[in-house]
Amino acid sequence: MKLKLIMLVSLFAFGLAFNANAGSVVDADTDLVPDGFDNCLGLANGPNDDSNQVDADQDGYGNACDSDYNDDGFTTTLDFNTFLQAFTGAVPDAQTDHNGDGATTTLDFTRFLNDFTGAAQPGPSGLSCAGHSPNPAPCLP
Ligand SMILES: [Ca+2]
Ligand SMILES: [Ca+2]
Ligand SMILES: [Ca+2]
Ligand SMILES: [Ca+2]
Repeated sequence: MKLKLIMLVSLFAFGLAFNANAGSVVDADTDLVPDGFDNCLGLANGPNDDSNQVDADQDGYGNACDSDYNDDGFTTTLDFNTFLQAFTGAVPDAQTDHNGDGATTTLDFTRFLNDFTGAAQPGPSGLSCAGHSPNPAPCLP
């Protein structure tokens, strides 16, 4: 009887521990990249997306949510110039390919416009090193 009780208590404790562990892995945008490693928290840019965590300028914000090409912290007309140069092919820039399809197209412009008219800031990113500008070291997971 006592042994059964001990077994029951251990099972219960195990269940609690298991639940706590399962709850600690949060993936808000369900892109299969845990939030603590996800360089675009609110946007799916995981292994099932072409933009899979690609971060051309290694500032901790994935290309999918980073229209701040000159790293001044905001998406402005200065960044639009960079986009335009890449879009026309005059000056290619790896950062302007937001969806990761290998080219800078109107699809990427939709993303830029969204950032430009929205929060106008890159991210948010789950990486604690993201956004330190100027960025002395690459910010990678
Ligand atoms: Ca993401
Ligand atoms: Ca970036
Ligand atoms: Ca900028
Ligand atoms: Ca693209």
